[in-house]
Amino acid sequence: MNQQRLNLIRENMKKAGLHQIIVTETEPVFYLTGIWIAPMERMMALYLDDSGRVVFFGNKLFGLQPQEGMEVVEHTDSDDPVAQLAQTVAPGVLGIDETWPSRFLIGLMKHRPDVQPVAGSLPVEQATMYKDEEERQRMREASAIDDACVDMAIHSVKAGATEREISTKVENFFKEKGCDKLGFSIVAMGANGADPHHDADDTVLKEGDSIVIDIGAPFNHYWCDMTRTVFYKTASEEQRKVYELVRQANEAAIAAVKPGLPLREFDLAARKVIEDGGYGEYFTHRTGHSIGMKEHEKPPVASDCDVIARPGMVFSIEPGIYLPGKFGVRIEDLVLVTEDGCEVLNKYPKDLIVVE
Ligand SMILES: [Mn+2]
Repeated sequence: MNQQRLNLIRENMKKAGLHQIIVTETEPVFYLTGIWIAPMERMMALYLDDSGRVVFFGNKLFGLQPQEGMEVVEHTDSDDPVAQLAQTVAPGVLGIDETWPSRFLIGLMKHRPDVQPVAGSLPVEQATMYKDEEERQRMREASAIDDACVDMAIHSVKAGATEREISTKVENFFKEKGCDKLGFSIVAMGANGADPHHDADDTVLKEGDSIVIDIGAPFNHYWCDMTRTVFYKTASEEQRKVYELVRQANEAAIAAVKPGLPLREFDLAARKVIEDGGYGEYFTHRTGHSIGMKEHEKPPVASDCDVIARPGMVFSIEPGIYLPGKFGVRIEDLVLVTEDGCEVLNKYPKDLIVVE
């Protein structure tokens, strides 16, 4: 058990008025125990209460090793794991992850009508939102791989290239660098770039295309995520203008990031640049999302987000302009909030590149 992190979650439980919670998602269980388990259809629950008790309920297949300060209760596929859990929880309010499957929750409610389940993800979210030094280091390392990968991808932009080819090269690169699993590798050429989540297909590169390259994967359980947009052979006046606006929006938001301000300020900083440039209606999404052990975490960098930035938060700054039927531009970096501003985890340059 990581005692420091456990204490943090306990403090958050107190603030939330929760005396007991169960943590059931892979990421927070890893955060606390250092054990990474994808339970699939089987039950996994880490029970925490305010007396200091920690009980890990898991299938024998998980191969759980006992740890100091943590009891282990194992079940087999023929047991009823919910009944085991039901024997441990105290009467009254029980905080439960919002993603815990109802096939378990319904069983627990049947076994224990005296237990009142409530949404209980907050104590964990409020801890994992602020990355500690070990986590920051892992995220820096993951982003360094992303920088190298985007460089490789940009060098793969050449006559006859298809989206799928470049996207596959990105995946292979990530695999060679030891990603935990494949993430995403959006490669969107020309008009496809106007769809922010375009799936790479057999589109062939042509002169004058913009190429949006948005790539990321988890390394040592922490995600990277970045986007660069380049042009092939030529960039029209409009493409250059849109690119510069997006770059300025990205840089304005990054310049605005400092602790003590609500996250919406960073969204608005990016949005203002694009609106003032006359393309506001084509910036169709929020400016960014938090990231860590999950690819998208709370809180979002959105115009209505009043969560205050604090040191240790990591989120994306990824403004974009999408012109349907024409092209798209997005530029994305991850930033880590520091004591007096932010550290940009991605170092890859953002000057306009026209690949010859
Ligand atoms: Mn992103």
